[in-house]
Amino acid sequence: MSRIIGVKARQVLDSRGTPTVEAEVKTLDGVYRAIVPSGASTGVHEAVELRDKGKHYFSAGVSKAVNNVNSIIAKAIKGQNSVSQKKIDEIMIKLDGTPNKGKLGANAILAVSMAVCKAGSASKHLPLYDFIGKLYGVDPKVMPVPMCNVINGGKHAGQENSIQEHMLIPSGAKSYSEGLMMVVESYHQLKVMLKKKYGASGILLGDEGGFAPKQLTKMEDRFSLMLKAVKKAGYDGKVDLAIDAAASEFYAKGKYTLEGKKYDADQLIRHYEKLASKYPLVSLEDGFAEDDWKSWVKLNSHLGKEVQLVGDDLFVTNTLRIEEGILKGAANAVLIKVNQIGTVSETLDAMKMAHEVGWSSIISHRSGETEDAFIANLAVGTNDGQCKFGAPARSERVTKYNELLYIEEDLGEKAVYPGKDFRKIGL
Ligand code: 2PG
Ligand code: MG
Repeated sequence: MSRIIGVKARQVLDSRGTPTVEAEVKTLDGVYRAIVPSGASTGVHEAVELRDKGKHYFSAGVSKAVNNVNSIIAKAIKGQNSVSQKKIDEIMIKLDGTPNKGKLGANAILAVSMAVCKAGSASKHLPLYDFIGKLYGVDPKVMPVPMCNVINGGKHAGQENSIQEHMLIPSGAKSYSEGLMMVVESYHQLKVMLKKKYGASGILLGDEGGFAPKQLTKMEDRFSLMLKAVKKAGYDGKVDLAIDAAASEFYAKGKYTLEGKKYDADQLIRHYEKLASKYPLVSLEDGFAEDDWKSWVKLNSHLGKEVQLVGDDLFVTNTLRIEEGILKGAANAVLIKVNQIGTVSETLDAMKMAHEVGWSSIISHRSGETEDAFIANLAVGTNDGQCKFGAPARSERVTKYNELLYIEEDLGEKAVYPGKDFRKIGL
């Protein structure tokens, strides 16, 4: 029943209306589909997304990646057992043969890898999160604490030299569903405040569903308003703050230009320190640029005890870079994005490497998302404890939050919500 009898792909659209790959894996149990997301503030070390560069879709079509699935990949994995995730991923990695999946495309390979995972879970008659638990070697029970992006900046909001994501973490909640309620109510309070302050243009949305008021340019003003919204919603002291600075986007020639001001590494560290002492800022992602290792190490020695320092563009979910980061002491957490590396197995390897040295990790969406809720299952299946899925609005974000509601219900009494302990892996 679990043998793969068919594999095919098609071009569909992501949340920005940009083409992406959907793969379909068929077994005697049924047909299983997965769709690949896509970033905007991508790291230079990420696996390669194959794009057509043709005349249609502004050169962003994915027909070459689709053809690679339909011809090369399909032939190689038909007849394989869908529960053998690692073996199938290895076949595809070998077939590609490049270090960055540049030949077949990480978008082609990942779509199949995720669809195989769904087929495997069905063959085993397990919910997807439970099947991923088997692959990862844990008994899934930890619901992730959500990092909810309520104000979008930077590349996701057509702004330059600004922080990309301003997030709420409901660490004072008792359960995932209560935490979600807290951030949703705060998000709506924020909307009322922004509308009152800036009129209709104050509540326009960025790529990840957070508000993108162009009048509100300073991070400190954004933080103050977010905390006011939390208070108005009745959750004062129960919600912490996080940012993704996405600093590679405002870095050039050794300097960081943020909100119109130039910083060198030491000045930027002082700036982050000040923010962390003034606000309940508990997590800072990509505080420095993707190859500025020296500054990362310095930041970690200054702030690493109190604040979660997350490498996204720095590590690109790649064990080679994570290992380098561990050896250098460059961070204490890693952002996990399936399409940065291109297979489910390598994603799990990256997480394992981080978890083994006591680093935390955060399962993350991309700014270009889809209706696929695979990553919600990945978050619970690895007992990861944290997820970053954007605002609690727009279907491509909400589908993940909603999937977690279903999983929480499915786990019942067994479900654990880490709250303030969100950095403790596996709890
Ligand atoms: C990030 C992501 C997701 P993008 O930088 O963390 O929030 O953005 O997908 O554009 O890289
Ligand atoms: Mg990031």
